[in-house]
Amino acid sequence: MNRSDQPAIGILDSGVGGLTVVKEVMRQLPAERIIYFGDTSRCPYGPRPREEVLRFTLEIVRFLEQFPLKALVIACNTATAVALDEVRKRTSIPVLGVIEPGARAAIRTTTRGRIGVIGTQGTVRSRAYEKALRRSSPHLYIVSHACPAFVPLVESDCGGTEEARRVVESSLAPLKEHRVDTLILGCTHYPLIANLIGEVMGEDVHLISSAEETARELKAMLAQRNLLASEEHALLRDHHFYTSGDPEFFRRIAERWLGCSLKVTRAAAETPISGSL
Ligand code: I24
Ligand code: DGL
Repeated sequence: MNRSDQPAIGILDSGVGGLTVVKEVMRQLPAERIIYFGDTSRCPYGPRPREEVLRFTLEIVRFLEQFPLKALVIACNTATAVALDEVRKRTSIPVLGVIEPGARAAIRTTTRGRIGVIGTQGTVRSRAYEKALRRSSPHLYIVSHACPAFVPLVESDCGGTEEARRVVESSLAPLKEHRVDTLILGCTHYPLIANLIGEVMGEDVHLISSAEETARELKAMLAQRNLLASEEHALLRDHHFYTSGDPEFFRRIAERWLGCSLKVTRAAAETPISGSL
């Protein structure tokens, strides 16, 4: 089997944030080949109407389906919240979102049944985390809170500053009153400021990274279906990153975050490339 025939894990996101999921997949599943699409030119999805997020997500799924895939991961919380069910209806490839794994981990972790969820406006408005949590645990106390300032904060690369602490403190102040024992980081970017969020919430609040839990569930799903790549593929595997924005900007961020050199190509989700497989 040559490099490009090996079925890959397709991962999609609104931009670069989904690289938090990529990093976890690389760590937990080092033999798997990844094909990523980041819709950087239309990022952010968080404030967009749900019809738009649904349309963009379906376009990207169609783009990724031109490659041989064994699984598809919607790494973006906003896209998962809006489009997961539709995507599952329209493809025969197994599809994972980031919300169910995060919700299941929170249920395992909570000590007093008081769970908080933070995310973009789109994710919070959809109530997708609440629905996933209530499906298996109807009696939880759940409070969801949008933190629209956090994505720009992470992307401005000033997570360590006093200004960042002020933004996080004021954004989380209303949530703190609810005395949650577990907090779901329901947005791709939040693991990058997890330390700050943890300090502001207090050390007795458990933080759940949906990215980490999604990679864990992906591994379990592939193992169960006997689809795990064999170790020998680790040397052959050949990741590929597509972005709808400037490939050099994307490369700079992705290489710094993942710590290795990457193949990055510009592509528009709405026009699948041809002849370059
Ligand atoms: N981090 C993120 N997004 C950016 C950024 C960043 N610029 C610097 N750093 N820009 O997300 C988003 C808009 N770009 C995207 C690419 O095309 C042009 C427009 C953080 C998620 C990373 C997984 C700071 C930075 C970095 C690398 C790692 C971490 C980090 F460059 F915070
Ligand atoms: N990827 C998005 C999410 O996880 C955050 C960035 C955006 O708003 O597009 O919800």
